[in-house]
Amino acid sequence: MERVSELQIREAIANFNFMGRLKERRPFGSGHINDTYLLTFEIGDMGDMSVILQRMNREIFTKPVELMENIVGVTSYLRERIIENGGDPERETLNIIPAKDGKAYFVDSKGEYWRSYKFITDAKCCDRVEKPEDFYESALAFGNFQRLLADYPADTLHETIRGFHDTRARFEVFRQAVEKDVCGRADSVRKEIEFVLSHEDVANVFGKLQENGEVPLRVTHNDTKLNNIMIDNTTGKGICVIDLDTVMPGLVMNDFGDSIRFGASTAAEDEQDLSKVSCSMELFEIYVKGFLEGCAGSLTPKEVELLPMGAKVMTYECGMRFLTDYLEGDHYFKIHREGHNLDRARTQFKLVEDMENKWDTMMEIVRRYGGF
Ligand code: ADP
Ligand code: GN1
Ligand code: MG
Repeated sequence: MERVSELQIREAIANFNFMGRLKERRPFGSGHINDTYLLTFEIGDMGDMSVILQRMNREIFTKPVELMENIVGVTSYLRERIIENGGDPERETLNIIPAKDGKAYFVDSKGEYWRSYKFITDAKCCDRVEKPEDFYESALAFGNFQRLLADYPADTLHETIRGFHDTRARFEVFRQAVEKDVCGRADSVRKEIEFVLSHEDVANVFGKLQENGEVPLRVTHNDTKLNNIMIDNTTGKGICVIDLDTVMPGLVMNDFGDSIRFGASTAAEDEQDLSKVSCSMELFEIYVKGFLEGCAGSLTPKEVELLPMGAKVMTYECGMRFLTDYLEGDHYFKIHREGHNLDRARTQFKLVEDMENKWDTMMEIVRRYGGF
């Protein structure tokens, strides 16, 4: 994506219904996909108010109008459920600030799409687990999110990224990237390529189970990393699930697994010293406990049994996606240094290996909390 220009951001700001005088504007968060800004407005005697402004990545989200339809649908549904449960809909779900023409998005003169959300105050987003309790709270919140959306009319949801967690299809894309080798990088990463190829069976597990009708499609989040949840600064509770771009019908094991690959790792997703990277069984256990509590009995025994496999599949898939992007010239995930996507891919493969070594422990934990 081309960088956001000064003119472009000014145009976007001018076209939303913001109140007051713009006091501060800065890039915000550490997402890999959209361009996110925090804007702070001074509203006379009322003090300051902050909002999130995002340029949506149109190379990745090619149907932004449909995507925003999903988000409007899901957030208004969640709003009703939150009110029914006596919660605070201003903090427990995303709240869209409409553009001046009343739409949920604004299209700038370059044809790019922008949206704005109320900023969730007094809450934090973590890139690493600082306290195990935060990880537990995030598990509870993601499990709860999944349960709240259990009766959402799935057929009204657009598929915002086709085959998003179709690991088999991603394996094929990877193979093509190796074959084309457009950047001439394949020779320098033979070991990593070999890792992906030798684990092809991991790419096929869930596709087969789905074909055989052994696992149900549910409305899932599909991007459940720790920094896609807000944790309340005062209560320490996971209050709001954010980044709803990929809410689509999917597999619950993938929602579980994506949280594990990111949050249960003992190092950052882009750590270069692989000796620091492992999958913590303490954090894994905490997440299993919280997630199953949040799902509150809504999962089938088969789904529960497959949670460790979800962790392995999501970690393998994500590593393969990072490596594909490295081979293709880093056009998908934002990078902040040379070889960034390669570093990310390596941590994921290290985690997959570590999970394989700890497989029996992972299964034992899941069986214990799953009650069998
Ligand atoms: P990306 O798809 O690029 O990850 P996100 O929607 O996750 O974009 O937003 C990036 C970051 O911005 C989040 O990780 C979070 O820190 C912050 N953020 C997004 N929406 C809000 C919000 N409504 N309130 C507070 N922070 C937010
Ligand atoms: C992206 O948008 P963000 O940064 O929360 C990606 C996820 C990956 C993740 C890896 C739409 O998540 O699928 O797992 O990076 N989101 C999209 O960190 O591709
Ligand atoms: Mg995000």
